[in-house]
Amino acid sequence: MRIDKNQINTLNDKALPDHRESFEYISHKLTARDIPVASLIEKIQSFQIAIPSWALGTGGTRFGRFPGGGEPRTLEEKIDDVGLLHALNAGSGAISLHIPWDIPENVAQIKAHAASHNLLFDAVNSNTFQDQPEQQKSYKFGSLCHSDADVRSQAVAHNMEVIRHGEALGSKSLTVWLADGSSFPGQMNFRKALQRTLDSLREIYARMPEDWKMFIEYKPYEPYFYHTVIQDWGTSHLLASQLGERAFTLVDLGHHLPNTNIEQIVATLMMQGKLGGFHFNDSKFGDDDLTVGAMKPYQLFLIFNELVAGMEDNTSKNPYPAWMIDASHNLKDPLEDLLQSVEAIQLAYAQALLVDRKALENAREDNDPVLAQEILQRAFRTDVRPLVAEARMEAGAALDPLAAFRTLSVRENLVRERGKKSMATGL
Ligand code: AOS
Ligand code: ZN
Ligand code: ZN
Repeated sequence: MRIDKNQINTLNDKALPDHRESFEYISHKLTARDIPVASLIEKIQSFQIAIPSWALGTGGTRFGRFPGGGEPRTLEEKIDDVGLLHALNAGSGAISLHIPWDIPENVAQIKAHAASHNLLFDAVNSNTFQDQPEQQKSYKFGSLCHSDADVRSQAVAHNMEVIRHGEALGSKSLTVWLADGSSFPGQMNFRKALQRTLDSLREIYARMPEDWKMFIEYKPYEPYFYHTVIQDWGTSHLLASQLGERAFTLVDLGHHLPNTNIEQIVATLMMQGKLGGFHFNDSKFGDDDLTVGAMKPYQLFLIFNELVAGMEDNTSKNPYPAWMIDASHNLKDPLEDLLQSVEAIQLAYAQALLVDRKALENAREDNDPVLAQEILQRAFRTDVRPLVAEARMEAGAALDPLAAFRTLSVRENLVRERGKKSMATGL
Protein backbone atom coordinates (compact mmCIF):
# COMPACT_ATOMS: atom_id res chain seq x y z
CA MET A 1 0.00 0.00 0.00
CA ARG A 2 1.01 3.60 -0.47
CA ILE A 3 -0.21 6.60 1.48
CA ASP A 4 -1.80 9.27 -0.61
CA LYS A 5 -0.99 12.93 0.05
CA ASN A 6 -4.73 13.67 0.10
CA GLN A 7 -5.27 11.20 2.92
CA ILE A 8 -2.61 12.98 4.96
CA ASN A 9 -4.00 16.42 4.14
CA THR A 10 -7.47 15.40 5.25
CA LEU A 11 -6.15 14.16 8.59
CA ASN A 12 -3.99 17.26 9.04
CA ASP A 13 -6.93 19.56 8.32
CA LYS A 14 -8.86 18.00 11.17
CA ALA A 15 -5.99 18.40 13.62
CA LEU A 16 -5.03 21.86 12.41
CA PRO A 17 -6.92 24.20 14.79
CA ASP A 18 -5.48 22.49 17.85
CA HIS A 19 -1.99 22.39 16.32
CA ARG A 20 -2.12 26.05 15.33
CA GLU A 21 -2.81 27.05 18.89
CA SER A 22 0.15 25.12 20.33
CA PHE A 23 2.47 26.13 17.53
CA GLU A 24 1.66 29.80 17.92
CA TYR A 25 2.33 29.57 21.62
CA ILE A 26 5.81 28.11 21.22
CA SER A 27 6.69 30.35 18.26
CA HIS A 28 5.81 33.31 20.39
CA LYS A 29 7.94 32.15 23.29
CA LEU A 30 10.94 31.33 21.12
CA THR A 31 10.77 34.53 19.11
CA ALA A 32 10.75 36.47 22.38
CA ARG A 33 14.03 34.71 23.20
CA ASP A 34 15.47 35.63 19.78
CA ILE A 35 15.38 32.05 18.56
CA PRO A 36 14.58 31.99 14.83
CA VAL A 37 11.71 29.53 14.46
CA ALA A 38 11.94 29.19 10.68
CA SER A 39 15.55 28.06 10.80
CA LEU A 40 14.77 25.60 13.60
CA ILE A 41 12.09 24.08 11.42
CA GLU A 42 14.45 23.83 8.48
CA LYS A 43 17.02 22.04 10.61
CA ILE A 44 14.45 19.56 11.87
CA GLN A 45 13.32 18.92 8.31
CA SER A 46 16.78 18.24 6.98
CA PHE A 47 17.59 15.82 9.80
CA GLN A 48 17.01 12.42 8.19
CA ILE A 49 17.27 9.11 10.00
CA ALA A 50 17.97 5.84 8.23
CA ILE A 51 15.74 2.89 9.01
CA PRO A 52 17.44 -0.50 9.33
CA SER A 53 16.02 -3.14 7.02
CA TRP A 54 16.19 -5.63 9.90
CA ALA A 55 13.86 -3.63 12.14
CA LEU A 56 10.80 -3.89 9.90
CA GLY A 57 9.73 -7.23 11.29
CA THR A 58 9.39 -8.62 14.78
CA GLY A 59 12.72 -9.68 16.22
CA GLY A 60 11.58 -11.10 19.49
CA THR A 61 13.94 -12.68 21.97
CA ARG A 62 15.58 -16.08 22.02
CA PHE A 63 12.55 -17.29 23.94
CA GLY A 64 10.07 -16.57 21.23
CA ARG A 65 8.88 -14.47 18.38
CA PHE A 66 5.33 -13.21 18.03
CA PRO A 67 4.85 -11.85 14.53
CA GLY A 68 1.87 -9.59 14.08
CA GLY A 69 1.46 -10.21 10.36
CA GLY A 70 1.98 -8.19 7.23
CA GLU A 71 5.77 -8.18 7.62
CA PRO A 72 7.80 -7.40 4.49
CA ARG A 73 8.85 -10.56 2.64
CA THR A 74 11.21 -9.06 0.10
CA LEU A 75 13.60 -6.17 -0.23
CA GLU A 76 10.97 -4.32 -2.29
CA GLU A 77 8.49 -4.69 0.55
CA LYS A 78 11.05 -3.50 3.09
CA ILE A 79 11.58 -0.42 0.95
CA ASP A 80 7.80 0.00 0.81
CA ASP A 81 7.65 -0.05 4.60
CA VAL A 82 10.31 2.61 4.95
CA GLY A 83 8.44 4.54 2.25
CA LEU A 84 5.32 4.40 4.44
CA LEU A 85 7.24 5.74 7.42
CA HIS A 86 8.76 8.52 5.33
CA ALA A 87 5.37 9.48 3.90
CA LEU A 88 4.06 9.78 7.45
CA ASN A 89 6.98 11.62 9.08
CA ALA A 90 9.19 13.03 6.30
CA GLY A 91 12.11 12.19 8.60
CA SER A 92 13.15 8.72 7.57
CA GLY A 93 14.44 9.23 4.06
CA ALA A 94 16.96 6.41 3.99
CA ILE A 95 17.31 2.68 4.50
CA SER A 96 20.29 0.76 5.83
CA LEU A 97 20.67 -2.73 4.32
CA HIS A 98 22.17 -5.89 5.75
CA ILE A 99 23.88 -8.34 3.40
CA PRO A 100 23.12 -11.19 2.75
CA TRP A 101 19.65 -10.61 4.24
CA ASP A 102 18.88 -7.96 1.62
CA ILE A 103 20.73 -8.91 -1.56
CA PRO A 104 19.39 -6.66 -4.35
CA GLU A 105 18.71 -9.01 -7.29
CA ASN A 106 17.71 -6.38 -9.80
CA VAL A 107 19.65 -3.26 -8.91
CA ALA A 108 18.05 -0.88 -11.41
CA GLN A 109 14.60 -1.90 -10.25
CA ILE A 110 15.48 -1.61 -6.55
CA LYS A 111 17.00 1.83 -7.08
CA ALA A 112 13.97 3.06 -8.98
CA HIS A 113 11.72 1.61 -6.33
CA ALA A 114 13.56 3.43 -3.54
CA ALA A 115 13.60 6.65 -5.56
CA SER A 116 9.83 6.43 -6.04
CA HIS A 117 9.58 6.68 -2.24
CA ASN A 118 12.28 9.41 -2.07
CA LEU A 119 14.61 7.08 -0.21
CA LEU A 120 18.41 6.91 -0.24
CA PHE A 121 20.62 4.00 0.72
CA ASP A 122 22.64 4.68 3.85
CA ALA A 123 25.42 2.48 5.24
CA VAL A 124 25.45 -1.16 4.19
CA ASN A 125 26.09 -3.73 6.91
CA SER A 126 28.17 -6.88 6.64
CA ASN A 127 27.27 -10.07 8.43
CA THR A 128 30.05 -12.31 9.68
CA PHE A 129 28.17 -13.34 12.81
CA GLN A 130 26.13 -16.08 11.14
CA ASP A 131 27.07 -18.96 8.88
CA GLN A 132 25.29 -18.93 5.53
CA PRO A 133 24.22 -22.19 3.85
CA GLU A 134 26.83 -22.18 1.05
CA GLN A 135 29.68 -20.86 3.15
CA GLN A 136 32.99 -22.83 3.22
CA LYS A 137 34.30 -21.87 6.67
CA SER A 138 32.48 -21.27 9.95
CA TYR A 139 32.40 -18.07 12.00
CA LYS A 140 31.76 -20.02 15.19
CA PHE A 141 35.10 -18.87 16.62
CA GLY A 142 35.23 -15.45 15.02
CA SER A 143 35.57 -13.82 11.62
CA LEU A 144 38.05 -10.99 11.06
CA CYS A 145 39.95 -12.08 14.21
CA HIS A 146 39.92 -15.82 13.53
CA SER A 147 43.00 -17.96 14.14
CA ASP A 148 42.57 -19.52 10.66
CA ALA A 149 43.70 -17.21 7.86
CA ASP A 150 41.16 -18.78 5.49
CA VAL A 151 38.27 -17.73 7.72
CA ARG A 152 39.66 -14.21 7.86
CA SER A 153 39.96 -14.07 4.06
CA GLN A 154 36.43 -15.32 3.69
CA ALA A 155 35.19 -12.58 6.04
CA VAL A 156 37.21 -9.92 4.17
CA ALA A 157 35.79 -11.18 0.87
CA HIS A 158 32.28 -10.96 2.30
CA ASN A 159 32.84 -7.33 3.28
CA MET A 160 34.06 -6.61 -0.25
CA GLU A 161 30.90 -8.17 -1.61
CA VAL A 162 28.80 -5.99 0.69
CA ILE A 163 30.63 -2.92 -0.61
CA ARG A 164 29.95 -4.00 -4.20
CA HIS A 165 26.21 -4.24 -3.49
CA GLY A 166 26.29 -0.90 -1.70
CA GLU A 167 28.17 0.78 -4.55
CA ALA A 168 25.59 -0.39 -7.05
CA LEU A 169 22.83 1.18 -4.96
CA GLY A 170 24.61 4.46 -4.27
CA SER A 171 25.53 3.81 -0.67
CA LYS A 172 28.72 5.48 0.58
CA SER A 173 29.63 3.65 3.77
CA LEU A 174 30.16 0.26 5.31
CA THR A 175 29.23 -0.52 8.91
CA VAL A 176 31.22 -3.33 10.47
CA TRP A 177 29.81 -4.89 13.57
CA LEU A 178 31.68 -7.99 14.68
CA ALA A 179 30.39 -10.62 17.04
CA ASP A 180 34.05 -11.71 17.45
CA GLY A 181 35.12 -12.50 20.97
CA SER A 182 35.35 -15.32 23.48
CA SER A 183 33.19 -16.74 26.23
CA PHE A 184 35.81 -18.22 28.54
CA PRO A 185 38.92 -16.86 30.16
CA GLY A 186 41.95 -18.17 28.36
CA GLN A 187 40.03 -19.06 25.21
CA MET A 188 41.50 -16.37 22.99
CA ASN A 189 44.73 -14.38 22.83
CA PHE A 190 43.51 -10.78 23.26
CA ARG A 191 46.50 -9.30 21.48
CA LYS A 192 46.49 -11.67 18.52
CA ALA A 193 42.73 -11.30 18.09
CA LEU A 194 42.95 -7.50 17.99
CA GLN A 195 45.99 -7.54 15.70
CA ARG A 196 44.27 -9.91 13.27
CA THR A 197 41.14 -7.76 13.33
CA LEU A 198 43.20 -4.69 12.50
CA ASP A 199 45.00 -6.51 9.68
CA SER A 200 41.72 -7.78 8.21
CA LEU A 201 40.11 -4.34 8.46
CA ARG A 202 43.19 -2.91 6.72
CA GLU A 203 42.57 -5.18 3.76
CA ILE A 204 38.95 -4.05 3.51
CA TYR A 205 39.85 -0.40 4.02
CA ALA A 206 42.55 -0.53 1.33
CA ARG A 207 40.07 -1.87 -1.21
CA MET A 208 37.16 0.39 -0.26
CA PRO A 209 36.18 2.98 -2.92
CA GLU A 210 37.86 6.38 -2.45
CA ASP A 211 34.64 8.16 -1.48
CA TRP A 212 33.53 5.55 1.06
CA LYS A 213 33.71 5.60 4.82
CA MET A 214 34.05 2.69 7.21
CA PHE A 215 32.11 2.73 10.49
CA ILE A 216 33.39 0.48 13.25
CA GLU A 217 30.83 -0.50 15.87
CA TYR A 218 31.86 -1.56 19.37
CA LYS A 219 30.06 -3.64 21.96
CA PRO A 220 31.21 -4.94 25.35
CA TYR A 221 29.52 -8.35 25.31
CA GLU A 222 27.09 -10.60 23.41
CA PRO A 223 27.01 -13.00 21.70
CA TYR A 224 30.20 -13.86 23.59
CA PHE A 225 30.29 -13.26 27.29
CA TYR A 226 33.89 -13.00 28.40
CA HIS A 227 35.52 -10.72 25.90
CA THR A 228 34.65 -8.87 22.73
CA VAL A 229 37.49 -7.95 20.36
CA ILE A 230 36.11 -4.44 19.78
CA GLN A 231 34.72 -3.94 23.25
CA ASP A 232 34.51 -0.17 23.59
CA TRP A 233 34.81 3.22 21.88
CA GLY A 234 38.52 3.34 22.72
CA THR A 235 39.23 0.12 20.85
CA SER A 236 37.09 1.21 17.92
CA HIS A 237 38.84 4.59 17.89
CA LEU A 238 42.24 2.91 18.01
CA LEU A 239 41.35 0.79 14.98
CA ALA A 240 39.82 3.72 13.09
CA SER A 241 42.88 5.88 13.78
CA GLN A 242 45.27 3.22 12.56
CA LEU A 243 43.21 2.54 9.45
CA GLY A 244 43.08 6.11 8.21
CA GLU A 245 41.00 9.18 7.77
CA ARG A 246 37.99 7.46 6.23
CA ALA A 247 37.50 5.09 9.15
CA PHE A 248 35.30 6.16 12.06
CA THR A 249 33.68 4.94 15.23
CA LEU A 250 29.98 4.13 15.27
CA VAL A 251 28.14 4.58 18.56
CA ASP A 252 25.22 2.25 19.25
CA LEU A 253 23.43 3.55 22.33
CA GLY A 254 22.80 0.05 23.68
CA HIS A 255 26.45 -0.97 23.53
CA HIS A 256 27.61 0.39 26.86
CA LEU A 257 27.90 -0.97 30.35
CA PRO A 258 25.37 0.52 32.81
CA ASN A 259 25.81 4.22 33.65
CA THR A 260 28.42 4.88 30.98
CA ASN A 261 28.59 8.57 30.14
CA ILE A 262 27.70 8.23 26.46
CA GLU A 263 27.49 11.98 25.90
CA GLN A 264 31.11 12.29 26.95
CA ILE A 265 32.09 9.57 24.48
CA VAL A 266 30.27 11.50 21.76
CA ALA A 267 32.12 14.70 22.67
CA THR A 268 35.49 12.97 22.76
CA LEU A 269 34.98 11.31 19.38
CA MET A 270 33.81 14.54 17.79
CA MET A 271 36.78 16.37 19.24
CA GLN A 272 38.95 13.83 17.42
CA GLY A 273 36.90 14.08 14.20
CA LYS A 274 36.15 10.38 14.53
CA LEU A 275 32.41 10.10 15.13
CA GLY A 276 31.09 8.45 11.97
CA GLY A 277 27.64 7.24 12.81
CA PHE A 278 24.95 6.38 15.27
CA HIS A 279 22.67 3.49 16.01
CA PHE A 280 19.82 4.96 18.03
CA ASN A 281 17.78 2.84 20.42
CA ASP A 282 17.21 2.77 24.16
CA SER A 283 18.22 0.40 26.86
CA LYS A 284 17.71 -0.40 30.51
CA PHE A 285 19.96 -3.39 30.98
CA GLY A 286 22.06 -4.03 27.92
CA ASP A 287 21.69 -4.15 24.15
CA ASP A 288 17.92 -4.05 24.60
CA ASP A 289 17.24 -2.32 21.26
CA LEU A 290 14.13 -0.67 22.73
CA THR A 291 12.29 2.32 21.28
CA VAL A 292 14.45 5.45 21.28
CA GLY A 293 13.58 7.68 24.23
CA ALA A 294 11.52 5.01 25.96
CA MET A 295 13.85 4.73 28.95
CA LYS A 296 16.22 7.67 29.18
CA PRO A 297 14.97 10.71 27.28
CA TYR A 298 17.18 13.06 29.31
CA GLN A 299 20.28 11.08 28.39
CA LEU A 300 19.19 11.22 24.76
CA PHE A 301 18.88 14.99 25.04
CA LEU A 302 22.33 15.27 26.65
CA ILE A 303 23.77 13.23 23.79
CA PHE A 304 22.10 15.52 21.26
CA ASN A 305 23.38 18.49 23.18
CA GLU A 306 26.92 17.26 22.47
CA LEU A 307 26.10 16.40 18.87
CA VAL A 308 24.67 19.84 18.16
CA ALA A 309 27.55 21.56 19.95
CA GLY A 310 30.03 19.42 18.04
CA MET A 311 28.41 20.19 14.70
CA GLU A 312 28.14 23.93 15.39
CA ASP A 313 31.66 24.36 16.70
CA ASN A 314 33.33 21.90 14.38
CA THR A 315 36.98 22.77 14.89
CA SER A 316 38.06 19.17 14.43
CA LYS A 317 36.08 18.83 11.19
CA ASN A 318 34.06 15.83 12.22
CA PRO A 319 32.10 14.77 9.12
CA TYR A 320 28.30 14.97 9.32
CA PRO A 321 27.44 11.69 11.10
CA ALA A 322 25.20 8.98 9.64
CA TRP A 323 22.03 8.73 11.72
CA MET A 324 20.51 5.30 11.90
CA ILE A 325 18.15 3.42 14.16
CA ASP A 326 18.99 -0.06 15.40
CA ALA A 327 15.94 -1.65 16.96
CA SER A 328 14.24 -4.91 17.69
CA HIS A 329 10.56 -5.48 18.41
CA ASN A 330 8.94 -8.04 20.55
CA LEU A 331 5.69 -6.43 21.69
CA LYS A 332 5.03 -3.51 19.38
CA ASP A 333 4.13 -3.20 15.75
CA PRO A 334 7.58 -2.55 14.21
CA LEU A 335 6.37 0.38 12.12
CA GLU A 336 4.65 2.04 15.07
CA ASP A 337 7.80 1.55 17.11
CA LEU A 338 9.92 3.15 14.38
CA LEU A 339 7.56 6.12 14.17
CA GLN A 340 7.96 6.60 17.91
CA SER A 341 11.74 6.30 17.63
CA VAL A 342 12.06 8.85 14.84
CA GLU A 343 9.85 11.25 16.77
CA ALA A 344 11.92 10.82 19.94
CA ILE A 345 15.10 11.57 17.97
CA GLN A 346 13.57 14.67 16.40
CA LEU A 347 12.35 15.92 19.77
CA ALA A 348 15.76 15.49 21.41
CA TYR A 349 17.41 17.18 18.44
CA ALA A 350 14.98 20.11 18.54
CA GLN A 351 15.50 20.52 22.29
CA ALA A 352 19.27 20.51 21.84
CA LEU A 353 18.89 23.24 19.22
CA LEU A 354 17.18 25.39 21.87
CA VAL A 355 20.13 25.36 24.25
CA ASP A 356 21.51 28.85 24.75
CA ARG A 357 25.11 27.91 23.94
CA LYS A 358 26.61 31.28 24.71
CA ALA A 359 25.00 31.47 28.12
CA LEU A 360 25.99 27.87 28.80
CA GLU A 361 29.62 28.54 27.95
CA ASN A 362 29.62 31.58 30.19
CA ALA A 363 28.16 29.58 33.06
CA ARG A 364 30.84 26.94 32.53
CA GLU A 365 33.66 29.46 32.43
CA ASP A 366 32.23 31.08 35.57
CA ASN A 367 32.03 27.68 37.29
CA ASP A 368 28.33 28.07 37.90
CA PRO A 369 26.90 24.53 37.89
CA VAL A 370 23.47 25.71 38.99
CA LEU A 371 23.08 28.03 36.03
CA ALA A 372 24.57 25.49 33.60
CA GLN A 373 22.01 22.92 34.73
CA GLU A 374 19.18 25.45 34.49
CA ILE A 375 20.15 26.29 30.92
CA LEU A 376 20.14 22.66 29.83
CA GLN A 377 16.95 21.78 31.64
CA ARG A 378 15.16 24.82 30.34
CA ALA A 379 15.69 23.45 26.84
CA PHE A 380 14.87 19.87 27.84
CA ARG A 381 11.64 20.87 29.53
CA THR A 382 10.36 22.85 26.58
CA ASP A 383 7.52 21.10 24.81
CA VAL A 384 8.87 21.07 21.25
CA ARG A 385 6.25 18.70 19.87
CA PRO A 386 4.41 21.46 17.98
CA LEU A 387 7.70 22.49 16.31
CA VAL A 388 8.39 18.98 15.10
CA ALA A 389 4.78 18.58 13.97
CA GLU A 390 4.93 21.85 12.05
CA ALA A 391 8.19 20.77 10.39
CA ARG A 392 6.51 17.56 9.31
CA MET A 393 3.36 19.19 8.02
CA GLU A 394 5.31 21.75 6.00
CA ALA A 395 7.23 18.86 4.46
CA GLY A 396 3.97 17.24 3.37
CA ALA A 397 3.79 14.64 6.12
CA ALA A 398 1.39 14.00 8.98
CA LEU A 399 0.97 16.25 12.02
CA ASP A 400 0.58 13.08 14.05
CA PRO A 401 2.20 10.14 12.21
CA LEU A 402 1.19 7.49 14.72
CA ALA A 403 -2.46 8.57 14.73
CA ALA A 404 -2.39 8.62 10.93
CA PHE A 405 -0.89 5.12 10.86
CA ARG A 406 -3.79 3.86 12.91
CA THR A 407 -6.57 5.89 11.28
CA LEU A 408 -5.45 4.82 7.84
CA SER A 409 -5.32 1.17 9.01
CA VAL A 410 -1.85 0.76 7.58
CA ARG A 411 -1.10 -2.52 9.34
CA GLU A 412 -4.48 -4.01 8.47
CA ASN A 413 -3.83 -3.17 4.82
CA LEU A 414 -0.37 -4.73 4.95
CA VAL A 415 -1.78 -7.90 6.50
CA ARG A 416 -4.39 -8.04 3.74
CA GLU A 417 -1.67 -7.62 1.09
CA ARG A 418 1.02 -9.82 2.52
CA GLY A 419 -0.80 -12.24 4.74
CA LYS A 420 -1.07 -12.91 8.43
CA LYS A 421 1.97 -15.20 8.51
CA SER A 422 4.51 -13.21 6.52
CA MET A 423 7.81 -12.99 8.37
CA ALA A 424 10.66 -10.60 7.72
CA THR A 425 14.28 -11.73 7.52
CA GLY A 426 16.89 -10.34 9.87
CA LEU A 427 16.82 -9.48 13.54
C1 AOS B 1 24.58 -5.75 17.21
O1 AOS B 1 24.39 -5.81 18.43
C2 AOS B 1 24.74 -4.47 16.54
O2 AOS B 1 23.95 -3.52 17.19
C3 AOS B 1 24.48 -4.40 15.03
O3 AOS B 1 24.59 -3.08 14.66
C4 AOS B 1 23.12 -4.76 14.53
O4 AOS B 1 22.17 -4.95 15.50
C5 AOS B 1 23.22 -5.93 13.60
O5 AOS B 1 24.15 -5.69 12.61
C6 AOS B 1 21.90 -6.32 13.01
O6 AOS B 1 21.76 -7.63 13.35
ZN1 ZN C 1 23.97 -1.54 16.22
ZN1 ZN D 1 23.39 -4.01 19.13
